[in-house]
Amino acid sequence: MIPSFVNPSFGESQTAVAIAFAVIAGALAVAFVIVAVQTRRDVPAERVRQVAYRLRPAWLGFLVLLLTGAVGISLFLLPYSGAAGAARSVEVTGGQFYWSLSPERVPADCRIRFEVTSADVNHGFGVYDPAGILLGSVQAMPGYTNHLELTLDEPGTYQIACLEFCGVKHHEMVRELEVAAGPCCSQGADCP
Ligand SMILES: [Cu+2]
Repeated sequence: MIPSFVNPSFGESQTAVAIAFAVIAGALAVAFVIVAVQTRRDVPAERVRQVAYRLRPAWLGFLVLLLTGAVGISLFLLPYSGAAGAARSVEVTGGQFYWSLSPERVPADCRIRFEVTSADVNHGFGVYDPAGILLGSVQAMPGYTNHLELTLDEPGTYQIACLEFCGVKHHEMVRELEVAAGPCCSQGADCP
């Protein structure tokens, strides 16, 4: 658990990144100061080469460890969407200049898998909560189905908007998505 003292609105991973950035920036500043101080001394090139060759394997080892660690940790943090987690799927088609949704209502607090495609050109499928905060987006592309998984926590009227300029009436590609209170259930007649 990392305290959010850097910025109260940061989550744990953002705080960790901020701390890592500060540490690296500080180390770089120290390195610059050391180099600036040492340039006043007259050191033969042969000596510089000897020291550099001695440091090189250790530097390589450090970079390999750093990158392996960073990639290893971040692999677990990536928001991969698991197909098994979604309870409901919504078929979304974007077109000039409309969104069609099936079904048009979904239950709140339920993992929703949006299957998004386009009937003509590229569009950007963006979902906003009732307070106008963007929850997620994915490209709507002709010939492909892209997936976006979201949990819409609160019941209410959510907004779908196009986030990619797609023609003269791009700004009209806004529509509502009703999120109903009720049990999270799979597709069926008794589902909201
Ligand atoms: Cu558009």
